[in-house]
Amino acid sequence: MQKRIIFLADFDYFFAQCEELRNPTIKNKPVVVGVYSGRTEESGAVSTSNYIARNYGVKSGLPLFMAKHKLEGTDALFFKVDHEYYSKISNRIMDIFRTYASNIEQVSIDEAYLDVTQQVGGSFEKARDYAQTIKADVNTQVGLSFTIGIGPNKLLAKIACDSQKPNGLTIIKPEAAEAFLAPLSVDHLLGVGKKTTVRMEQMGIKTIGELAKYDVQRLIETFGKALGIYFHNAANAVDNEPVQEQGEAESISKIGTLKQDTHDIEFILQKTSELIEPIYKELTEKGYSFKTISIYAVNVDLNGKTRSVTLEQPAKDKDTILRNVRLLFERFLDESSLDVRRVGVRVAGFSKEELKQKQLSSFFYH
Ligand code: DGT
Ligand code: CA
Ligand code: CA
Repeated sequence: MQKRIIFLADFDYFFAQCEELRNPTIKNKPVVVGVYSGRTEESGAVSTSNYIARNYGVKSGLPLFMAKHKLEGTDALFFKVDHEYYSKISNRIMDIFRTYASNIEQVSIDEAYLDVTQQVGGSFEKARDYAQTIKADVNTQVGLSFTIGIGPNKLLAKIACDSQKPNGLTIIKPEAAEAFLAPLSVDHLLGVGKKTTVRMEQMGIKTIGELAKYDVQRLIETFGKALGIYFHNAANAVDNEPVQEQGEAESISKIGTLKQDTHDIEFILQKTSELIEPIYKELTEKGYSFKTISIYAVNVDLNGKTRSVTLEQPAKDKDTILRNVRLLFERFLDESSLDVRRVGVRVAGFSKEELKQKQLSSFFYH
């Protein structure tokens, strides 16, 4: 197994930070985002809160009336969850991540693994700088802070990430993994919930260190083969799970570097046409129609910019992509006088209606 370097990025107090982004003047006040159940005006629970509100004991899951009580006399602000807005911000950041990693795996609206092994040449020293670069880039482009955990696999990246928040950056090198994990309680491992924790406690296992040394055969007898081996490996910091996008793609994108820095539209479109080929191939293979087309451009000052267009009706032909990429780049070059170094194309907003129809008709005609 090749030595890998994996990041886990987790956005800080995400929904509440999005609300701060929309309205920066609230930043120094307690901010609470709530899910209102609608039964009465006040019924519902806290989805998340900023760190100022957390100091008052207001955390995810707390009933809203209790949150109001704890924050009485402060200038706290309450918001309703706005998933659509948070998803937009999340997508923008995920797109930026894609430009920095060979593979990314989004695990939730505010979390993604990045495999950056190649980008940092397998060096943990370079990885720290690289993580700072990504943080700074997202901060200038989107204005959001997040925490990065770095490790030789997903398991350690996750544990590194959870160990210091917000705006954290923690590295667990392979040689430090055992010492880092040993004192932690077993429920830090993915898949160890309340039931398993109790069970392990009965076996005299409280910490990951104790689990690591526990006889693997007896773990297998208790939890079955797959889980027993998994617990044993995880406790010993062994995790070979690849970083890979789950399920169906939410977008298809390709990015490339231009042969020379340029402001020439035709030169740029020659490159984007090359990028569109594999995108179009994947679209047709999957039978996707798309509604959104985006371009990505990195200027010589290394600032990345995206521009998007959303179609009135879903389309599935290559011409629509080519035409809109041209339009977007024409506008982009008009707005920016800097030369462009890297370009990217992304299509998203997929629907599969066409595919269903096609399958149905081929079923009838064959
Ligand atoms: P963090 O990562 O500790 O700085 O804070 P968050 O708020 O980013 O927490 P995280 O990463 O566990 O969850 C990401 C988002 O998911 C969070 O902003 C709101 C939502 N969320 C988390 N826990 C709950 C919950 O218990 N109920 C509801 N409705 N939403 C939640
Ligand atoms: Ca978070
Ligand atoms: Ca999270």
